[in-house]
Amino acid sequence: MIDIQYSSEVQAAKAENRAIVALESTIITHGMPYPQNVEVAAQVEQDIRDAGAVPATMAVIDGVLHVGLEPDQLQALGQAKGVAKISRADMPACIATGGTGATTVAATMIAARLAGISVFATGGIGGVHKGAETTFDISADLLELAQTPVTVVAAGAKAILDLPKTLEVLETQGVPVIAYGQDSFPAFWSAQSDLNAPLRMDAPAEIARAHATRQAMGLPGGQLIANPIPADAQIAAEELAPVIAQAQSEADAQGVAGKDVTPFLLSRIFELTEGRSLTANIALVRNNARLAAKIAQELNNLAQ
Ligand code: PSU
Ligand code: MN
Repeated sequence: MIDIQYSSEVQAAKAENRAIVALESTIITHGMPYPQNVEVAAQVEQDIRDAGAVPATMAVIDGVLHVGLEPDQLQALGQAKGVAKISRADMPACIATGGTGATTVAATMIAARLAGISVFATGGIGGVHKGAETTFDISADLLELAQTPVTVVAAGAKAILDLPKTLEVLETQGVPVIAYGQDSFPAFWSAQSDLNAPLRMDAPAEIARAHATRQAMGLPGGQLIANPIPADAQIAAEELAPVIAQAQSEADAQGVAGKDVTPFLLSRIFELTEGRSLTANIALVRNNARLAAKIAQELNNLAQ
């Protein structure tokens, strides 16, 4: 096993068998601008505490995997320039070379599994990018969901992605995609899309039982819980479509590729909506954190 540095709060929670919710750090370093990124990260941690669980934000700092960050570490990570974005492929190399990196959904799931944490809240997962039929740009997040036993709560996937293809890959990979409290697959800034989610559940206890059943059957992999953005925080899909198209065509024109694509699109959409995309993003991450805290507690109840 590799060394893991637990925050004091997570260490205590583990000793007391309390429910813990994992959080990613790429959303902090590459998903939102400073200083809102640090404020949101702290707020989301507090939302999890208020909902009765303990937050564990993941990051690699100077070659050490951190499970839970102390407030000063969170602040430093949010301000640092040039932090690596680490996914499954980069994580061992970052640790081995003493690097510092923020964890994507895939890397956060890996960290959570190593730490014995089963539930993780984020904003949106990576998926199949538009144009993937020529670029082959498919996020490692999807394949991680197929092999690492963590329930990931997200607001669906952004319209910067090809949502039908994203759902197809998840189906091929045997990943349960469960919409929470509605039939349609939520589309990040919009609660509804015109796609139906393959599965629907209405209670955190059901989601916890589905997670435990998958484990009991010896199936690898986790589940994706698609939790719609609160209605009052939505941005209409029609309003965002031209913004996304513009960001995408700029990315193409500038030859942005690989792991730079998602951060580029997110920051251009933030600029083009004059920050409105961020306000919605904050509301949905907080909503996901609260649901994840409930699921983690239900899962804990099953294990007692
Ligand atoms: N989607 C979002 N916000 C994000 C990300 C995705 O709406 O911050 C981040 C997550 O960390 C996710 C990563 O795991 O981008 C996916 O990157 P890629 O598409 O390069 O796999
Ligand atoms: Mn990619």
